[in-house]
Amino acid sequence: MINTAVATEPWSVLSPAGELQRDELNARSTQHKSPLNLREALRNMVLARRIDTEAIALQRQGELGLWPSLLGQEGAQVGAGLALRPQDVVFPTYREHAVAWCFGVDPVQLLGLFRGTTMGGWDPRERNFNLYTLVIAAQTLHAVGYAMGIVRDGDVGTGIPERDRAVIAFLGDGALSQGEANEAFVWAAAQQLPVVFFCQNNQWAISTPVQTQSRVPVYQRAGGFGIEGVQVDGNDVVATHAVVEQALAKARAGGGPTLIEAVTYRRNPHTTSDDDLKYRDRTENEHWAALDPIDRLRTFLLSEEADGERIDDEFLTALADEEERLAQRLRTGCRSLPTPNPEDPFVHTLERMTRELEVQRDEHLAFIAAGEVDATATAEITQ
Ligand SMILES: Cc1ncc(C[n+]2csc(CCOP(=O)(O)OP(=O)(O)O)c2C)c(N)n1
Ligand SMILES: [Mg+2]
Repeated sequence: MINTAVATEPWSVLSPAGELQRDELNARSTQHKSPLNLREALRNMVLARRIDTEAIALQRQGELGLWPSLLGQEGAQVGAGLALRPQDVVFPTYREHAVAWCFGVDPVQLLGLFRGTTMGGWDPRERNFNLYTLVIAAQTLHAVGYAMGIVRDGDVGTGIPERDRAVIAFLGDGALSQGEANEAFVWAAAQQLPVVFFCQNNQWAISTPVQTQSRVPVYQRAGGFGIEGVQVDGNDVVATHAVVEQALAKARAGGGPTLIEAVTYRRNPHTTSDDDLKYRDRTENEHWAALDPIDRLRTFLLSEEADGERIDDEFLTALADEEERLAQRLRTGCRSLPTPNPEDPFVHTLERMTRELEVQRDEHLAFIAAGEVDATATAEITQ
């Protein structure tokens, strides 16, 4: 069988050299009304990358058990994150740090999950940003279930901008091989649910290349489910934003689901526990580094073509200062995260504790009291 998974050219408007094709963008974006603020997009990508860099450093210093890096995926995530409205609902995986950032989740709370000091990290109802899901593709079914609820609440297709809602489910290329993702596609298509499946095809699922997961380009799989499939350059924040905004607008209006394939690359190892050079070549990384989402937008915004949106040294200095302040806040915030009570996992498992769980809790507390284990040690997390 011929493998065509990498043969298509994803839709793009901002080239790696920093040239923006405004006509191409406008031709596609006629239906949506809120153009991307390019300075804000750059700022969010830069700050999200800094969160990532700091988190990796904190993991190396023993402050976090693990960190899944987003390096290289800032364009896809900020493009999607800035297309959402506050009433939309996000179902993330474990790598969506830039989306969390755009949606107002405190990054210190993200660190808590990977420090092992919390079982969740934040209140999903506060910002409609659900907890990270480490069980691959499980969140796609949660998203579909939530979208069914939105339909039953009558919050689709009313034409009232503050009322109509959509759900966005993030998933990786590897998640496409899970039964849950495929069930979610069937269900979303059958009921024409207001859900956008945003697949970041970062080329790898730990050590398995996307070509093994999908014999056709990811977005083409949508057709078989009766879902519209769109492929976009995930390293182009402008194109990604336009595509996601269109898909969300369609979903909110009652037009049904979309599967978006954002073509990008995971530049770091899968997590801080992984050694990617065991299964891939360094030159591949160099290829994608040249397609960097931040570099291309910065180049454009520094050029004359940026017109009113043009940035200068003053803008970049202010951004660098903001980065430093954020980094400082992450370092102190991480170290002062509250140490969890050893009872917590038992307390929060079921609404009412069973007798069996009570016995286990008492055994656990007695074990700690006997000095067998240091309850304050950072948990070892693996996935
Ligand atoms: C149900 C399930 N099976 C296996 C794993 C182990 N696992 C963790 S991440 C991962 C790869 C996921 O790859 P992808 O969906 O492409 O997301 P990415 O890590 O590239 O963002 C696997 C297999 C898991 N967490 N859950
Ligand atoms: Mg992947």
